[in-house]
Amino acid sequence: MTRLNKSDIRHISSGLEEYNRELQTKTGRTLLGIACHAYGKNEIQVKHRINSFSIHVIPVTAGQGIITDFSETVTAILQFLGFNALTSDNPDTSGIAHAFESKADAVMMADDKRFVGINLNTRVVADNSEATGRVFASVLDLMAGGIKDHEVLVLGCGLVGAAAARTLLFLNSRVALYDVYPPIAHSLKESLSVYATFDRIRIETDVNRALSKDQYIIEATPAAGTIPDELISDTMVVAAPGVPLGISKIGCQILKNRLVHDKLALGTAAMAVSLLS
Ligand code: PYL
Repeated sequence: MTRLNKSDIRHISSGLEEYNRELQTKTGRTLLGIACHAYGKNEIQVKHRINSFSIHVIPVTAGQGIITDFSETVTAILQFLGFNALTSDNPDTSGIAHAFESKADAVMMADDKRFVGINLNTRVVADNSEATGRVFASVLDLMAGGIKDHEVLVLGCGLVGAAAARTLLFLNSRVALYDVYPPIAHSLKESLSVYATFDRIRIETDVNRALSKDQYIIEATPAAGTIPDELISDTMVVAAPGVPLGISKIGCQILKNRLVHDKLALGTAAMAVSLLS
């Protein structure tokens, strides 16, 4: 998992209104609407509950320590969605204890290995990698007007790519799995075979050939330049949870409304909606 840095985070909070409009244009749904779509939840019912659902975002000093404004940005995303969210004044153990003492409904926190949300009543754990893969697959579903029966090229078979592939199979699409380390792709195919017949899952070994073949792409790699400008077709549609973005500035201009990428907002929104029991 790529560790975000201050510059990745700096403009997220102030850009939420504009990003929400961008998502509406590209997918037909808002940030909250996409998160609801990802978890099959009724957005109107979610909106009735969201204001009273309290979430404490707790800074964590373990490992490489606090990322400036990470917790504050997560809180801003949750507040933008309508949750009763705050950043705890206390990190680590003190922050967790205070959340329980304040009868918060949930906490959200991240060390260097995992970013999770935990519902303090139901004990449900929302994992950022799982939620991010699921919500970006849902973005592709919305942008495609239904991804069913299409093939999707999944670039990067780590935790996020795996969650995206699983979601895409649940949505009755087909997946072509590519990873720079082929055994990872093969291992994912094995694990996905419990969800779908083998004919709906194939391994891709030539990414350039795949990019000229597949219209729908999940870009879930931790590498820049995964999708070269010259391979971007007029019909390509990309949902890109990968950090850093695997598409150049010119590539983003070519794709325009056929690309959705962010580094924190959609995954955080999906986690929070999934915690609403
Ligand atoms: C959750 C993000 C998404 C991509 N990479 C993940 C990351 O940067 N993880 C590390 C988060 C560390 C947060 C730090 C703090 O400020 O509480 N412990």
